Amino acid sequence: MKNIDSIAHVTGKSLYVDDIPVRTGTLYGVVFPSPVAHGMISSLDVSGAVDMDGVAAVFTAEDIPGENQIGGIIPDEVLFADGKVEFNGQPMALVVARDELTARKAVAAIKADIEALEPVTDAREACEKGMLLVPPSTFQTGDVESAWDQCAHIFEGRTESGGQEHLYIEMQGSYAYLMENGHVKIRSSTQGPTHVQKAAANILGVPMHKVEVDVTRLGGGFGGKEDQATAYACMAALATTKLEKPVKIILHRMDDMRMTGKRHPYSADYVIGLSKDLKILAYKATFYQNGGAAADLSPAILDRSLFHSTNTYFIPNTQVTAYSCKTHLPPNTAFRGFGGPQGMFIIESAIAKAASELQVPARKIQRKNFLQEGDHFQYGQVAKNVNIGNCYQRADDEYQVERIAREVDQFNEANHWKKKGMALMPICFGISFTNKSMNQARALVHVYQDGSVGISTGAIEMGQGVNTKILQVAAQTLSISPDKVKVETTNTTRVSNTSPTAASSGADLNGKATEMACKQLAKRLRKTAATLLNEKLGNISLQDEWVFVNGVKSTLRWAELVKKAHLERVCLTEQGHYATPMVDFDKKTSKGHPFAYHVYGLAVIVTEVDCLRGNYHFDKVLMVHDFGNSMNPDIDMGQVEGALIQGIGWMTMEEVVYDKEGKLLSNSLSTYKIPDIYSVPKVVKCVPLPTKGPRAAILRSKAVGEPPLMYGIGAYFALQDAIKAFNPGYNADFDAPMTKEKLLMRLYNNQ
Ligand code: MTE
Ligand code: LUZ
Ligand code: MOS
Repeated sequence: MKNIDSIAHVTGKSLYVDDIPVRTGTLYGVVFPSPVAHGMISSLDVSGAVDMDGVAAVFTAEDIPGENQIGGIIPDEVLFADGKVEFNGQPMALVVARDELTARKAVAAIKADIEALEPVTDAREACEKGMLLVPPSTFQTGDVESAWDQCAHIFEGRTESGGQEHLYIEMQGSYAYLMENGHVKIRSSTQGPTHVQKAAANILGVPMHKVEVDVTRLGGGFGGKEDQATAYACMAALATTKLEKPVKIILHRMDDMRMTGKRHPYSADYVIGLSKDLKILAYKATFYQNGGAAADLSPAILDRSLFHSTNTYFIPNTQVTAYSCKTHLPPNTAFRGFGGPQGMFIIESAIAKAASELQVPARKIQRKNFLQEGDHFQYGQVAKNVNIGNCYQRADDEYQVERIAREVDQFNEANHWKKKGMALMPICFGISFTNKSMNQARALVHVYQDGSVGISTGAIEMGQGVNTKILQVAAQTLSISPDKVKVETTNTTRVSNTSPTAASSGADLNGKATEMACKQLAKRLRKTAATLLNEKLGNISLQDEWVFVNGVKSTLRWAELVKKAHLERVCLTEQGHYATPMVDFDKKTSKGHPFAYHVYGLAVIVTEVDCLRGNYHFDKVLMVHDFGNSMNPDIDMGQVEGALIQGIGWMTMEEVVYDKEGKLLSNSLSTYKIPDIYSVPKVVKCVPLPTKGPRAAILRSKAVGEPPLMYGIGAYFALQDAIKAFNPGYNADFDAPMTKEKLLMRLYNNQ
């Protein structure tokens, strides 16, 4: 089953927000962003813009009829700055004009008088000053303090991991217009249509039913549109309501990079204690999350860092505390992995540090401490169907891990100016929203009179193939051809109160709801067939668009059955509601059963470094991944490859840089480098771990969107391994990304 979007994508026919044919009279909005990161607004003079020919209006905080508030988890984020500004790029006003160029010219005519205050951009500094977005959070198990005594080795250190720009190809954008009676319809590039609906209703001061949000697809989201599409949708909704004209806002790349939040940078301190035989007995860590100027999704991301702070290891005594620090940067937000990668980088750094000090390969410590069946996670959940040991075994069978290590050593003995390095990166990622109530979804399924089917769910297609998977679920459950099924746009009037498509659970949640609705429809149609054929219901089945009686094809086709059912006034519409069973988590005790299941996997990464120039490339990434019983191996493999490269980019070359004043320096593609085809590892292989897959996964096909990103973390440690081979005095430090410049310095440090 090919991705159903592939032909439209490659022929350029897929529609994104900016491709929607505009209505007559459409106006264009451009944001006036704060020129400074922190300050009090003395005055905001928009008259120069208002007076300009072609300008329809300029909107500021004063023009909001409802509440100037769009915060998702905590109401701490204004749509337009009011009284103060808290990050460079914070929207202060929206200019709406007959065309975009005019609006941009008018933005330049706005005068803001801001009394600048000292910005804080560093998480630790913010923490010291007591600038926290939410109270700190701690996960613990066992008793670390008394465990130190039992440790033969104790190491401590500090780590840094950087931000990451989502760089979705389609920028943030929305197009809003009025229907009748003041109802607003918003076409938005959002992962969370319900959040957009709710926030827009709040801004406009109207009930949610007055706002309809419709999403066709996204040109990538990666978490960057889970929360942050909302502001631009609200602005368009506000302007269209006030002006009674359609209003479109599409950010330019540089504005998008400057104004929106990114992956959270983390700074951390850790202490790790091991026994003589390399068992990790204790792990204590403090995380400082750089949250930016508003909470956005930071508290939930902070939690996921804690959930994944021991990665795929069993550690009997832990105590991990995390601070979400308020800084004068754009609010940082969800990004594939949602804090998990940051937490995992820290434990992997601690292990690498121990390995380096003890002069053993890190993989020895990693393997010694792999989770075993029945171990409990730090948060209380008992680990079931633990696959990490099997992943290693499978990797060893397929790729011969120790042989690769020997080849690396041999290469390094034979070469002076070129060195290879290797790392093992195991992963374990929990599937479910950690906020219980979000683990629900609905589907609305229509069977039309001709036997074709239309499906609406809350899932957002952003390139990950969720629509294809939903279509497969329906086709399989109804036993009809995939081309009889259409997946409709995601619309809040058809499917309401949706969770954002996130946490890798879009296909699980919406697929399950679709499956439930289709099962009901199939049952109802079987009943009709039983009546028509004068047979018992139990003898009737639907197979490949035919009614079967006792396993024998009857004369009744699917299309005929549907037509007759309609004439008999049988309801051909059904809705499914799915709520993930079993998930629960008590925030007060930090214990519970938050995840429906876990995804495991393992990667072996080999790099080669040019020690004269500091250049490097990756020779190979060899993975074993636990897909469960993949319902679409092509799509799933695409997710693995894309996530891997995105993870390697985060760890190696993507460097988000702000100056001390909180101004983004890496604000375009000339200064912010992401992996391209030339930086892809020469060999990328992934073999699936043969498993049955859990029942909580749709058709036992495990969620795949985020977990493989974390294979990319191995890239950092492979590079470190190569540095050590050239510079044995190198004192392993953990300051990602390992850009080529940083790597070159490390090759010649401490010699
Ligand atoms: N793949 C593509 N092509 N584009 C994307 O934006 N987002 C990722 C992942 N894969 C993304 C992607 C993220 S962050 C998540 S949470 C999941 O897809 C969401 O989709 P799913 O829940 O259907 O897996
Ligand atoms: N979003 C969210 C997520 O709101 N809660 C989560 O647990 C989550 N996990 C991963 C990605 N997005
Ligand atoms: Mo993905 S970070 O859950 O949108």
